[in-house]
Amino acid sequence: MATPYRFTLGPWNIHPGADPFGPPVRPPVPFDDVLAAAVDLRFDGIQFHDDDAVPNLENLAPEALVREAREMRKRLDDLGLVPEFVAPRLWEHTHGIDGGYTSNCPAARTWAIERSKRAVDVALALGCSLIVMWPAREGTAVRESKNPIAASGQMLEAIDAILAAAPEVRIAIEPKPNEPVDHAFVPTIGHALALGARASDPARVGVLIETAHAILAGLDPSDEMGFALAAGKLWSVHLNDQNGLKFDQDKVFGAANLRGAFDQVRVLEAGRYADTGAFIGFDVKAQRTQRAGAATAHLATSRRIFELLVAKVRSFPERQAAECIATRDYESLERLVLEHLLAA
Ligand code: 3MF
Ligand code: MG
Repeated sequence: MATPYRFTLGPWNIHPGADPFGPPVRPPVPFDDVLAAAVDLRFDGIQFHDDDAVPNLENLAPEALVREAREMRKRLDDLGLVPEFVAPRLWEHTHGIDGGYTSNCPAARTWAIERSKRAVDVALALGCSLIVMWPAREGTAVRESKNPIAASGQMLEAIDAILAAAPEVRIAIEPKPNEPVDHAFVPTIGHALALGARASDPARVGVLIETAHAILAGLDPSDEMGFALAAGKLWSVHLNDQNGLKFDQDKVFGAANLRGAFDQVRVLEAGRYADTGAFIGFDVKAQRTQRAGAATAHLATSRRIFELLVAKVRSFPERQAAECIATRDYESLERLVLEHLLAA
């Protein structure tokens, strides 16, 4: 089924299956194979961590960094793929052990901003202007270890430094309430939008909403999306699913809560998300039990479910629903939704 949506994946979505309790179970996936998988799956583009695009970017001279990023751009062009965004990967580096922008170590904070500016250089040379900020370790495991008032200011400083790096740069903040930290400083879309509103150029700060992250915050992902869409700030999505409050599962879209997935697609349709030019990203993880040959099935399934749900949304009996709403007959509305979801 043809939909107006464009799809992206990140290389971390095709991974060898390590989890916190066990080693990889599949061979490492060379970047060329990630690109080939994207083409095979008929995806439109790739999401990058800065060092996915330019490994070792911290030790390269500026010209070398730009050269490598341009080479990656050519590889994408040759395959008909586009880059969606670049995200500075602060959380894997030793300097980022206690967070980057909000680290208690001033040298680490300076490093985090410098690294983020390098991510901007990578993005521009790749041909995209969207920086995704997932503030992974910007938070605490021990509440008293950081000052939350100072942390807000430090987050803002980082946002402003990234915006100042180039006039065309836009930032999409991807909030998550926990994991790897206990309490994150930017846990929800409301926090992200409030920070963005205080930035030097609020028009260039928006959000990326991940289904699982909203659920982990105890919120309804479709309402989070609606809130951001109403503000014109939904600049990317990471659709996936999550079975309640536990570790971030990155399940196939719709796998835990099909109705919740329907509601997300419905709000994306109602908010004309596709017309904004933003992409549908799936932040889904292959099951550890999966054999190497089929370790992209989770991406294919997520897209298939998304497209089936677009059809479900478009065939939803809106007139009948409006009648239920007009008479405040929400019991009948409930039944209408459930029967529609079950109908062949
Ligand atoms: C973690 C995430 C991240 C971000 C990615 C983009 C590794 O829960 O969702 O995935 O989406 O880093 O910045
Ligand atoms: Mg994500």
